[in-house]
Amino acid sequence: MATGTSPPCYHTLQHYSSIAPVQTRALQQLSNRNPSKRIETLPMTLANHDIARIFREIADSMEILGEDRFRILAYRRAGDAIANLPRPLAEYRAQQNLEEVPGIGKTIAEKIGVLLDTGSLPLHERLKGQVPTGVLDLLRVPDIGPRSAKRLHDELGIASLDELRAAVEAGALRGLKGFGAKTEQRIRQGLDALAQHEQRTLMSTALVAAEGLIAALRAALPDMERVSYAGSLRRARPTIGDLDLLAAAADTGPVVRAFTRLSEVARVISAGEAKASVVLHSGVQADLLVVPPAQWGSALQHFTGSQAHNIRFRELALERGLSFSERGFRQADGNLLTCADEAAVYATLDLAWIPPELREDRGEFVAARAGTLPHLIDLADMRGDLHMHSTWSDGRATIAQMAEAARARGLDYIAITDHSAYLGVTGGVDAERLREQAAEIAQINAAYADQGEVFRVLHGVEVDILPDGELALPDAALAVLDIVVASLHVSLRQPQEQITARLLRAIANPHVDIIAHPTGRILERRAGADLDMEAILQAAVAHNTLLEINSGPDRLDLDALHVRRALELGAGIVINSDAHNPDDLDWLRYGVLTARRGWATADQVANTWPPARLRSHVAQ
Ligand code: DGT
Ligand code: CA
Ligand code: CA
Ligand code: ZN
Repeated sequence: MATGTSPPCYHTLQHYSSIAPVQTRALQQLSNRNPSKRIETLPMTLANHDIARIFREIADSMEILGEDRFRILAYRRAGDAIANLPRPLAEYRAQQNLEEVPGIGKTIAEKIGVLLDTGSLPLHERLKGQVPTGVLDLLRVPDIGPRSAKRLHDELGIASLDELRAAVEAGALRGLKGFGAKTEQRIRQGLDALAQHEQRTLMSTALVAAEGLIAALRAALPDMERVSYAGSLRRARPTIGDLDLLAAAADTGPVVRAFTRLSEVARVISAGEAKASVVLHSGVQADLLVVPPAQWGSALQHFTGSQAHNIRFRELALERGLSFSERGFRQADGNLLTCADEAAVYATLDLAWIPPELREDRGEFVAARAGTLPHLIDLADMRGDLHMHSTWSDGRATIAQMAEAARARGLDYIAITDHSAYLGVTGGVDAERLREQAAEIAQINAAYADQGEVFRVLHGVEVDILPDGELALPDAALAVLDIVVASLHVSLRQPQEQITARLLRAIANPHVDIIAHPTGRILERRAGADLDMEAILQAAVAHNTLLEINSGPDRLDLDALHVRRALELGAGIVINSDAHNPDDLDWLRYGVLTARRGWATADQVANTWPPARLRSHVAQ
C-alpha cells in the first residue's frame, strides 16, 4: 500500500439506477432548448484583447508605412501592456489610474477612452485604409517583418496569406531581390506552421488570470467550499489552451451565476446550472464546473488530466472492477464510491497521490505504486538567482535595486550577469567595465556585511557564444568572475551539426559555469535551435556545466522533458529569472513549476544550495 494517510472514498447513500444518466441528459437537452434564459447579456464594450489588438495593428501598420520608430514602439508597448492586464480597461479608467499602468501614457489613455466609448478609433480606421488587413496578416509568418511585407505588397501585389501561399507555390518570390530559395523555403514552413497553429496562452498569463478569478469568486461567495484551477495549467504546461476551473458547493447555480458576472469576464459562451464557459478580457477561454463537495476529489482528478494520465488511471481502476468518472468509482453492483479528496482517489488504487505536474503517463503510475515518486522542488527551496541584468547592460534597475528586491523576496544570493558588449545591447560590459562593476558589487556586499546581513551579490556575466563557438570575452576577463553564464543569441538557425558543435565548445570552456536558455526557443513564436540535445546534456555532465531553466514566461527553456533527461544523466540544473527589472524576479515560480514537471528535487537544483556549496561546485 503506497499511502495510508488519506481519507477513504465513501459509498453514497444514493444508488444509481441505469436510467439516471438518461434522465440527466434529457434535462440538459431541455435546458439547452432555451438558452437565452441562461446566457447573461453584457454591454457591448471592447474587451482588453480587442483594444490590445487594435494598438498592435496600429504599430504594425505604421511600421509597414515606415513611420516614426518611437511612436511605433509606444503603440506596441501599449498593446503588450493591455494584453497582460488582469482587470478590464474600463475599471482602470473609472478609477482614473489608466496612466499609472506601465506602457500607457496620456495619449494612449485618451485613445483607450475613445475606443471604450465609441468602439473604434479614427487613427486605426485611417491606417486600415492605407494598409490592408491581409498585408498585416503577412506579419504572422515568422520570417516576414514589416519591410518584407511591404515589398511583397508593393512589388508583387500580395495582400493576403492565401495570395502569399499561391506566390510561393508559383516560385514568384524568387524574382524579388534578396528573396532566395532559402527564404522561400522558410516562408513555406512558416505558412504550414500557421495553418496548423492553435493559439495557446502562456502559463504565466493563465496563472495570473486563474488566481484573479479564484480570488474574485471567493470574495463573491464566502460560503463556497472549494475552488481550484485544473487542466493543463495545474499540470504546469508552458502554454495552455483554455482555463479549467473547478468549484465545490452544495448549491451549484449561485456559483455559476457569480462566475459569469465577474468583471474579468468579457463574454459568456454558455452557462447552465453547474457549468459555464466564458471568454475573459485577456481573450482566454475559461470553463467552470461546480460539483457537490463529496465529489471534489474525483472531479479534480478528472479535470486535471492529462487525457493520457486519465486513460491509464481508468485502466488501472477497471483492473479492480471499478469504473472511474468525475463522479467517483462505480462498483460492479452499481454503487458509487465518491471521493472528497484527491489523495483518496489515488489511494483507492493503492497509489500515492501524484503531483499534477507529473500526470502525463510518463512513468508516474509505476513510481506511485512503488512509493518512489520524487519529492519535488518548491519555490521556497530557492536560495539564489544566478542570471539577471542591471543598468550596466539592458536592465532597468541598478545592481543595488536588484539586490534589495531579491533580498526582500527571501533569497540569500544573486548573481548580476550583464550582457557582454558584443550583442550591441546598450552599454554591454567589456573587460574594463567588468572591473568597474566588480568595485560597485564589492561595496554593496560590504554594506550588507556591515549590517550583519547574509545576503550577497555574486559577480557574473552573460557572455555571448559567437557564431563560431568562441566567447565574446577573453578567458582572462572571465577567470576573475564568480559566475559565467554563456548563451546563444544570434545565428540560432545554423544546421544541427554546426550549432551543436558551437554549444559544445562553450560547455567545454572551463570558465563557463552555466548555459542559459539552452535552446533559445520563444514560446508561440520561435522554435529552439536544432541541437543534438543528448550530446549537449552528456557534455554538461562531463564538464560539470550547469544547465539553466530560464524562467522567462515565454522561454521556459530547458523544457520539462529535457530537464528530466538531464537529471537522469546526472547533469546539474539551475533555475534563473533572467530578470531585467525587479518585478521579473517573481518569474522564478514558472521556472520552478517547469523543474517540477521535469521531476526535479530541490537537491538537483544548484541554486537551492547554500552559497558555500555552490561556490565550490562552480570552482571545480
Ligand atoms: P489544454 O486546455 O489544451 O491546454 O489542455 P487540458 O489538458 O487542460 O485539456 P482540456 O481543457 O480539454 O480538458 C481538461 C481536462 O479534462 C483534461 O486534461 C482531461 C479531462 N478531459 C477532457 N476531455 C476528456 C476526454 O475526452 N476524456 C478524458 N478521459 N478526459 C478528458
Ligand atoms: Ca484546459
Ligand atoms: Ca477545458
Ligand atoms: Zn539574460
